[in-house]
Amino acid sequence: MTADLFADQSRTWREELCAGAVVLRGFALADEAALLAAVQAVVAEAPLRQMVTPGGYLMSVAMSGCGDYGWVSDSSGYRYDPIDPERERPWPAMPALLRSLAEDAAASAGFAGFEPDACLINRYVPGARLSLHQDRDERDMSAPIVSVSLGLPAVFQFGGARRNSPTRRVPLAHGDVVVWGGPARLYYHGVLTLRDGEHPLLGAQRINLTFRKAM
Ligand code: MD6
Ligand code: FE
Repeated sequence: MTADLFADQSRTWREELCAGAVVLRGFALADEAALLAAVQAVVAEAPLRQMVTPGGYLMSVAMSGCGDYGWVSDSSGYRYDPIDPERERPWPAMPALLRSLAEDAAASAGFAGFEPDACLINRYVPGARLSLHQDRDERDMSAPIVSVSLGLPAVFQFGGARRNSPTRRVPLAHGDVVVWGGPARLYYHGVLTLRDGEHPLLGAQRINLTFRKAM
């Protein structure tokens, strides 16, 4: 892991996880109030809900989304859907501030020209976790994923190309952004069980935004 000692702002620095994956520490802090307001507006319109896996389990993470497509899980499988099945309406538009944050983070990580069409919103309360998985429902694997962490800290589990590849633990704090693509695009990853806590702005929860090019 290499920290950039010459980052332009003292609150932001970069940590390389492997070729294609980098953590931009504090990257989302600059406009955090407006960012949180934008996320709150989206979930006011399309409420967070716990989805069911194709195997019939209720996910501990609650999800919503915005943009042209939302990620949906139900008994028939996983998919990107232009319609929110809960509301039977399109997902809310992606707020310009969210889009520009994702584009700037991608460019800063070497993925200039990223054009996200989906932003998945995940909410973790203490006890929630996301088991090891690949993000492979997107059509274009040349586009990276940009992942923004807000609220309570979490431990990101970061593996490799195979489910049984060795994993490491990466702590993620409020304002950290992970950009993930290229040779790491299909690496297995997950989030360990969220621990109890109280975040000054978000209370007892962690919100994660993942921006993708779904189609
Ligand atoms: C999360 N993130 O951090 C879940 N996927 O809550 C992901 O599953 C993820 O952070 C692909 C790339 C980056 C991620
Ligand atoms: Fe993922």
